Amino acid sequence: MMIGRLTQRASCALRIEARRCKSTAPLTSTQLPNLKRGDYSSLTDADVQHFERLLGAGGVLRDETDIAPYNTDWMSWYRGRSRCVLLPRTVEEVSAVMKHCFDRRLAVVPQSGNTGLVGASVPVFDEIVVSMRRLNKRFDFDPIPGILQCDAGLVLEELDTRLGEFGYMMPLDLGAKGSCLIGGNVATGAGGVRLLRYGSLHAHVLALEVVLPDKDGTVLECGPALRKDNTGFHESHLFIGSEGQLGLITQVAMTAVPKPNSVQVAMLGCDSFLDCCKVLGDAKRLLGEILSSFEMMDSETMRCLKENHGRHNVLSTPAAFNLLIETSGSSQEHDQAKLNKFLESCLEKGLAVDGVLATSVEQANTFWALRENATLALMDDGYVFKHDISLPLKHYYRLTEAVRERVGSLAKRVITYGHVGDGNTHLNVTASEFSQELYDRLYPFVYEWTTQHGGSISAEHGVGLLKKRYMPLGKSPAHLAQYGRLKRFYDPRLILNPYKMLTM
Ligand code: FAD
Ligand code: 2HG
Ligand code: ZN
Repeated sequence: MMIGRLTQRASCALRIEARRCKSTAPLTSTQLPNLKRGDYSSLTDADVQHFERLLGAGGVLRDETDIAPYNTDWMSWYRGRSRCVLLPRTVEEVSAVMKHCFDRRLAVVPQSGNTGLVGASVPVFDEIVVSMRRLNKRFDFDPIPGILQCDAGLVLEELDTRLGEFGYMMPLDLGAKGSCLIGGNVATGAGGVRLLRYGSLHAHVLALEVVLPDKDGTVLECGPALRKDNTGFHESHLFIGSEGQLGLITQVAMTAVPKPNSVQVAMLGCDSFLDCCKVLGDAKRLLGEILSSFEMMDSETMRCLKENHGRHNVLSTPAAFNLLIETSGSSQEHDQAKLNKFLESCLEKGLAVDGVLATSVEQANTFWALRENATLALMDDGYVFKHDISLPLKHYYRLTEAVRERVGSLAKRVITYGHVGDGNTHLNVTASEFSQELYDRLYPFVYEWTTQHGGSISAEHGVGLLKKRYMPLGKSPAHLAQYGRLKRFYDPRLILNPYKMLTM
C-alpha cells in the first residue's frame, strides 16, 4: 500500500507542442467584427530591418508557416494575423525592441509558452509577437535561503528538474509545465495543483525585472531578491497576473521549496459533493501540514477519460465524485500512518464509498495522469466551452447542476474537475462543434450566476480576450477606472497587448 519518494510526474508537454502546430481557428477579427483595430502603425520593411539589426536574422520570424503557431492559442479558439515574431535573447534586446515599438507606435503581444486558456497570448490583428522563449540562459540558485533567480523564458518543468538537483522544487505545478515558461506563469498569476500547500505566486515572487513599453524601453528592477524588504510599494506584485498589459517580465526571483522526501497519493470516491467537502475538512484537520493537493473529478470526467482516451478509473466502485489527495512530507513512516488513518476514518464515517492508495510511483503517476489529462480528453469531443471559476464551496457544484439543467441535450457533456481544495472549479461544456444556441444558453448566465453567488469569473487562468466583457461583473467602475490609469502610467501609448483584459 505504500509508496516511496515520487520523482517527476508525467506532463502533457508533447501533446501540447503537437497541438500548437494546428491553426484551424477562425480569425479573431472575423469572430469579433465589432472589435476595431487600434490606431497603431503598420509594420514596414524598415521596421523589420531594424529588428534584424537588433536581434540578428534568427531573432525575427517572417515566414507564414513559422509564425502560424504564434498566431493561434492553445485551444484553437482565436487566430491573429501577426506578420512578425521577435525572439530576443537578452534584456537589452527586449528593451531596444520596446523602445522602437514605442517610437513607431507598433502594437506588441508578449508571448511565453502560449499555453494560456483565455486568448491573452496571441495577437488579435497584426500585433508583433515578442516571444520570450530564447530569454532562457540565467539560472542561479542559492540552496541555503532557497532563492531562485532566473530568466523569464525558462520552462517550468526544466526549472523543477534543475532545482531537484539541489533537493528543491518549484512551488508551482500545472499540467502545462512542460511548455509554459516561468515569465508566463507570473504574468498569468498561475495557480495549479500545489497552491493549496504552498500558496499563490504572491507568496513566492520576491523580485522581477520588467521592461516597460516607454520611450526608453526602461528596465525596471522591482525589488531586491530578498525574503524581506519593506521599502516602497512592492511593485512586483502588480505584475503578477498583469497578463502582459503593463510590461515584459524578463527575470524572476522567487523562493523554491524543499522537495519532500515522502509523497503519498490516494483516490477516494464520494457519493455527494457535501461528502467531498466533509472529506476536505477532515483532510485539513487530520493531515494538517502534509496535505499538498486536493483535486476532484466528477463521474462525467471519468466517463470522458475512458471514452476519449481509454483511461480507466483506479477505483472499482463507481462514484459521483473522485478525489485525488496527495500528501508531501519529510517522513515516510509518519505520512503514511497519517494518510492511512485518514482514509480509514473517511470509509468508517461513510464519507467515502471506495478508496485506494498508490503503492508505487508508477501507480501514483497513473492517478495523476487521470487528472492532468482531463483537459486533453474532453477536447476530443469537438468544441469546448471552458470555465475557470472560484466559488464558495457551498455553491461549487451547484453551478454544474444549474448549467446541466440549463443546457440540457444541447451539450455533449457537462464536466467538472478542479482544485476543490482551493474552491476553484473547471466546468467544461462540450459539443461536437461550436453552437450559437449553446453559447447563448451559457452566457452571460455562467458568469452572472458566479458573481451572484460570491464567486470570481477567473480563479487562475486570467481574463484575456475570453472574459474581458465580463470584467464589470467582478470589478466596480471605480476599480476599472483605476486600472485604466495604471495602464496608461506604464504603457502611455497603449501598445502592449491591446484588446485584452483592459478596455481602453
Ligand atoms: P502564455 O500563454 O504565453 O501567456 C499568458 C499571458 O501572459 C499572456 O497575456 C501573455 O501576453 C503574458 N505574458 C507571457 N509572458 C510574459 C512576459 N514574460 N512578460 C509579460 N507578459 C507575459 N493554469 C493554471 O493556473 N493552473 C493550472 O493547473 C493549469 N493547467 C493547465 C493545463 C493545461 C493542459 C494547459 C494547456 C494549460 C493550463 N493552465 C493552467 C493555463 C496556462 O498553462 C497558464 O496560464 C500558464 O501560466 C501560462 O504560461 P505560458 O508561459 O504558456 O504563457
Ligand atoms: C487544470 O487545472 C487546468 O487542469 C486546466 O487549469 C483546466 O481544462 C481546464 O479546464
Ligand atoms: Zn486548474
